[in-house]
Amino acid sequence: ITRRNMLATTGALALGAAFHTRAAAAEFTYKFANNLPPDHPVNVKLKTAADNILQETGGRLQINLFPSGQLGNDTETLSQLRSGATEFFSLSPLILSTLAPNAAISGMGFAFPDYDTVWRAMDGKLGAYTRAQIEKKGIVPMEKIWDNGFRQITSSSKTINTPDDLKGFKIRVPPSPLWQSLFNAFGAAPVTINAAEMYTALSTGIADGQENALNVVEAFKLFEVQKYCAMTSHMWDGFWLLANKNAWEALPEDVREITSKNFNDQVDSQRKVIAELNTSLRDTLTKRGMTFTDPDNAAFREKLSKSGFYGEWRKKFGEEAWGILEEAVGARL
Ligand code: X2X
Repeated sequence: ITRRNMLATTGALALGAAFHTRAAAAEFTYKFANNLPPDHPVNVKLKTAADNILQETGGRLQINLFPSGQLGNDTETLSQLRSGATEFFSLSPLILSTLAPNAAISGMGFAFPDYDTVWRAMDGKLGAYTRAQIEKKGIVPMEKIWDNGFRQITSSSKTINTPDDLKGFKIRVPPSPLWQSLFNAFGAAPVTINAAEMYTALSTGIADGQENALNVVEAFKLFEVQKYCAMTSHMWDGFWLLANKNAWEALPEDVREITSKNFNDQVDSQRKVIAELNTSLRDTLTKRGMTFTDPDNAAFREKLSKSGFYGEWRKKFGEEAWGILEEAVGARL
């Protein structure tokens, strides 16, 4: 063998060893599931966090994303999170309430007048209260909730200008008692459908409408099957980043610290990009053919009050939770 070949062979062996070391299986390989498309800002930011975590843990924790409900719908994936079949899951507090009932309190109708109030509450006492409710059910929430936004009502058949326009309206809602209750209070006909089946339900007429923040209307291409959007802002919603307790506690303490730090470090930019999208998308979706209206939100809120909706949920949540909510939003509901 000539000297040149020997050097080439040695170099290739060294490169191969380096590659193998770098690609060595991580000590922990965890799944992170959610119902959003891969290119949604939540998943873009989760990928950044996962890459940083792999690098900062020296390759010990590999987190693989499973977007678009690949592992199952929200209801199924919540069961997987509880069993440990899936280690991480980002989920609306209202769907989480099927396991931790009082986690839904941040989704109370018309509770938050603006984003400043949302973050003061969710990064303060109301967020701390909600995380404690989640932990009681053996699930570990990361400290900072990520944003979905203020939810608006879309329709394929008509504009929604007054609460009476919701009478008998077949509206898709995610799986949660609070969503059902809120639209029953309007006299609508809510139908529970997971995000993964939402587009099909709207295109086949199983539902005539749905309600979501504009970033979701865009991400799920609902502008293709929805003509009208009423800017009701009837509810604020977010995503808790959740971990299975055994999987979380199996991680070495330094890996846990690096992981929670990197998820929380993404929250400010995630909230910023979502808030910007929920504003800019009105123009974009108008150009895509949707018609937007700005109904009198006070009329919708008054309808909820008169229906006994707030009294019913005050009883369900209890005085402690309700007091924390009213203090957080600075108003009596
Ligand atoms: O299912 C929905 O409507 C969504 C995507 O907003 C939630 O995850 C609650």
